[in-house]
Amino acid sequence: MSPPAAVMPAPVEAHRFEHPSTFVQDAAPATKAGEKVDKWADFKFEHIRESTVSRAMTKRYFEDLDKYAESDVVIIGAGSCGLSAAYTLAKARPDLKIAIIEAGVAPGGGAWLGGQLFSAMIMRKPAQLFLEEIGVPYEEEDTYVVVKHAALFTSTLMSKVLTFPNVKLFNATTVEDLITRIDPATGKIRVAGVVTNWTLVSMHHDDQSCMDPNTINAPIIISTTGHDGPFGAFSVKRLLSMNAIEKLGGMRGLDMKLAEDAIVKGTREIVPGMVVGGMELSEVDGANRMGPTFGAMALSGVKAAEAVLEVYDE
Ligand code: 48N
Repeated sequence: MSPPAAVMPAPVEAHRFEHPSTFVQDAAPATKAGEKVDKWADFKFEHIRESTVSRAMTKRYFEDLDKYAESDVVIIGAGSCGLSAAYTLAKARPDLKIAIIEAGVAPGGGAWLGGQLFSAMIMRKPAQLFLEEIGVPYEEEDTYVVVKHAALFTSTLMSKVLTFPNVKLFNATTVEDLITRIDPATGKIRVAGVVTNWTLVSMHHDDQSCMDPNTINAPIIISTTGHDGPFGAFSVKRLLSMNAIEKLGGMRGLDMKLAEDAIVKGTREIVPGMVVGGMELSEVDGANRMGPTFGAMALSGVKAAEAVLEVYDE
């Protein structure tokens, strides 16, 4: 039995609570002169049993695992690039099942702050067009725009992505290998899905043996796992170790102008079945890093999605 259709809550003004008081506390009515009524005194939640909560969570999660075991697209990494790719894909092709695998409990990658823990996020024009697409306000400067807090961009984008009915985010879940096939026509490796495990399990393969993974089949993957780091650049390092690519270029020093154009223009399918975007791509192409500007992440995500759409439109 499928879960009840998601019921979108009516806008707040349409149903102000009778009791308890509304979201905006009205002043408690006074009864006798000066005495205030405690409107919470008789507050009570509806009844529930613990097992009901457990079943409501687990039923849905395992239905999702079943549904997305065969996905149309898997996106590895829910950072600014991966989320931008997910948004662009999900909007363009509501018929495609899109699974996002994110190692962190909290998706968003490096896009919660602008740079060196400062709040504002800078995007160079024309990336403001993507901000307008998802409805993020910005301050306009001559050649760039400023989002007042990076979290405003990331939370807005994430809420849009998670609202799409054809997207499932599996966070706290790590891609720890790739499913591959040998393409009979070329004899070369084609990526055909991902191998996953709970992130906390993936982090303990060295001290706990035989914790086998799970799998998701998909004809095409977008990998946006960021530049090298504990988890970063996962897919390109794995492709190198299986000789599917010959070498890694290694991310170069910071040069904003060179970096952002190179990342957007270079976003592409680097081996059959795998598109790489965002800062993970800098590790393949030896592109520069750009530091605290995020326009290339958003537009690389858009371009990664378009690369997948080309495959599906063939
Ligand atoms: O934010 P990131 O790291 O990656 P991008 O490419 O989306 O954005 C990069 C951007 O934040 C910058 O680095 C900025 C522009 N700075 C540039 C510079 O010069 O320093 O997101 C990658 C996401 C993270 O959330 C990781 O947790 C996740 O990918 N991840 C994985 N998820 C699942 N399985 C994995 N194996 C994996 N590896 C990383």
